[in-house]
Amino acid sequence: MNAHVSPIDPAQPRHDWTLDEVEALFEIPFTELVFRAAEVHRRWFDPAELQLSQLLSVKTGGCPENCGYCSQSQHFKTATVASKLMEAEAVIAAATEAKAGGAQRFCMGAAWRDVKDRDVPKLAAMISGVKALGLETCATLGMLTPHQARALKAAGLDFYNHNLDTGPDYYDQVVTTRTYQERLDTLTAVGEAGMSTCCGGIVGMGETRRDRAGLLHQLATLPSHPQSLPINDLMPIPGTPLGGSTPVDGLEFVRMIAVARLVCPKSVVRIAAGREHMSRELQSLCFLAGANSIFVGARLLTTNNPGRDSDDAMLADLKMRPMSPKVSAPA
Ligand code: SAM
Ligand code: DTB
Ligand code: SF4
Repeated sequence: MNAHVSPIDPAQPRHDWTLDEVEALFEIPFTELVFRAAEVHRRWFDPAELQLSQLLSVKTGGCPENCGYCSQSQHFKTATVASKLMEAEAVIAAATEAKAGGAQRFCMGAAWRDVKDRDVPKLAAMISGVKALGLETCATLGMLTPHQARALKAAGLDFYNHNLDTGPDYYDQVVTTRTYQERLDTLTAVGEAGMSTCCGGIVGMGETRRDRAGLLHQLATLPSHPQSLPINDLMPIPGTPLGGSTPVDGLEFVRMIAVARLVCPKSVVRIAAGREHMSRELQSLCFLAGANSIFVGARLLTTNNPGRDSDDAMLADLKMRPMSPKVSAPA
């Protein structure tokens, strides 16, 4: 080989993907796509390791946003019952249980459009209490200002989850009360405060494959790829505009995981919502295609997740184990 020509290494992170290139990855024959993603996965991770996060809804329902998939929006009549922000002690007690159940990261979710400064001291108490248990901390509280991001980081917040949800061309069909740019601004505030980013989206909302590629294209062309990249399979909520959506085919979900692994090779890619409806075999294909994180515990925020016993059995049968802790720099 000519020593002056370096071949393109498909496992090195790139930030210059075009939308057409990302869409073309979805067109690769299935087994070839999964094989390529598995190869890239092995370059950066031990494929037998899984990162385990657990969610708690610390403030449920009554949200002023109109995200068309969500049980917690006050725009739609759903079965979700609204409640106030939990006390820090109760959150820390739930995190203690999550840790005993094997969770590595504890993610606190609030049904807010944005954080109010008056709530920051209580949030800081929760975060520092959870961190003191030896858990990684994550929160998803809506939009954050740079000042709030710095305050939460100072309290011990390791990750902030803020999803782009879908591609920019389909976004307006899903939510109109918050712009795509506002989401990107929050991601910037999170990164500038020195927190790790958890950012992904949802499939199964009636979007096209190009929209799915559009979401991954946005993530892959961010200045830093998200450290955690959750792919949610829509949990259809009766009463919401998207409650009757046609589910995405399982093979297409695996393709989404594989393309995420290829375009963000160093991100921890999570099968987020939707495992409740997935067979062990489908989840195993996702792990082969580069997924290396799941939510554990019987509840997500307002919907169900496979319980600890069935996940423990699945991981034992697959001979997979919790990911060893490591500090990951943004790619
Ligand atoms: N309220 C905050 C916000 O939206 O910024 C944080 C919590 S919100 C529930 C976090 C994310 O969960 C959403 O952005 C969406 O991607 C995901 N999500 C919410 N409801 C879902 C559903 N029914 N199915 C799949 N994912 C869902
Ligand atoms: C993410 O991407 N998925 C999680 C977490 N980040 C906050 C939320 C899933 C919610 C599923 C629907 C529910 O339980 O209400
Ligand atoms: Fe509110 Fe978040 Fe649900 Fe949107 S996804 S309605 S912002 S809780």
